[in-house]
Order: sequence, then structure tokens, then C-alpha cells
Amino acid sequence: MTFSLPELPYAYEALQPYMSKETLEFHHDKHHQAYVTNGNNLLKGSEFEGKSLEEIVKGSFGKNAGLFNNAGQHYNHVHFWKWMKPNGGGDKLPGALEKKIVADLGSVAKMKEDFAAAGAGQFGSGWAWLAVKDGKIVVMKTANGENPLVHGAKPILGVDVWEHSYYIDYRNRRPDYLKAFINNLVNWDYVDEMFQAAIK
Ligand code: MN3
Repeated sequence: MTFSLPELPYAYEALQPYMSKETLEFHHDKHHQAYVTNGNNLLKGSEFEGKSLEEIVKGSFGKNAGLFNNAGQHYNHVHFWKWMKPNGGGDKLPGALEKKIVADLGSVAKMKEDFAAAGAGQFGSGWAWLAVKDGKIVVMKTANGENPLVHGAKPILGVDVWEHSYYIDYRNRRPDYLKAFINNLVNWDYVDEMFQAAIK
């Protein structure tokens, strides 16, 4: 396969006031596009040509750093756009997902708190996650372009904590960005879709 930049599933201004049109224009059109372009250049002629995106991410980790960084970030961003929607967030989660979160993490409120704390606690660039690992939902954080796939888990929700994701709108206030993400932007239906696929 070759990587291609997906269209945003909403208008550039649709996530305002929590994420601006300007942030999405830079983040999607420039940053994500660069991962796609660089990833395709590095994929060409490598042993990973013809593999699926997940296979490339897992296979290149620890073996081909340049390709991994771009393929990992491509994977992360493809889902990141879908993990958000206008009027997202809230406390109403799909039933089975909510039950599992309560069973494994205590409560929806505790999950939100732990997820935001993971994002705030990630030193430098990276991501915070909800992932399914050994049949349980866990909170994780990873550096740079890494994700739960390369740590034996399946991501169901991720938030980008690279500065390019929040600096235009929140400057250095990463915790405020994380609070807005979890309370006002998350598309729980898409999280549920990934959760259902992860427990199959
Ligand atoms: Mn990003």
C-alpha cells in the first residue's frame, strides 16, 4: 500500500471553540501530509512495500526508525481525526464500552482523569491512550510516534500531545487542551467501534 491523506470527517471550523480552523489546517494539511509524503518515500524499495499500515507500523518498530516514525504518525492521525467530532465528549458512552471502563478503570470520571493525567505527564512529544491489553482497558502514554500497537495492546482512543496539536489554541496550557478534548471533542461512537474490533 501507499499512504494517502484522508479528508477530515468534518469542516475545518467544526471543532471550534475547542480546536480552531487554523490548528486543523496546519495539523492536517501540513503535519499529517508530511508524514504521508515522507512515509511513502521511505516505504519505496523497503521490505514493507505491499504490507498493511498496521503491519508496517509493527514491523518497522525498532528496525527502521525513519519509516516507523512516519508510518506510526500516519496511523495515529488517521484515527485521531475520527476520534473527534463536533459536540463530542459528554458522559454518555455506548453501553458495553462504559461497562468495561467502569470494570477496569473504576468509573467514567476516573478514566477521564487518568487519561488527561497521562497526556499531561508525557514528557515532550507523544500521545495518551485508552487501549485494550490482555482483555482489559488500560490508560497508556507513548513518546513521539509510538502507539499501543508496538507495546502489545490495541488502541481505542488516542490524543496527540505534540505541541502542534494545541499550541495555536492553548499555548503552553496542555492540561486545558486535554480537558477540552475529553469533555467536548471525543467521538465515543468511534471509540466503541475500535473497542468492539479490539475484543473480537
Ligand atoms: Mn500531530
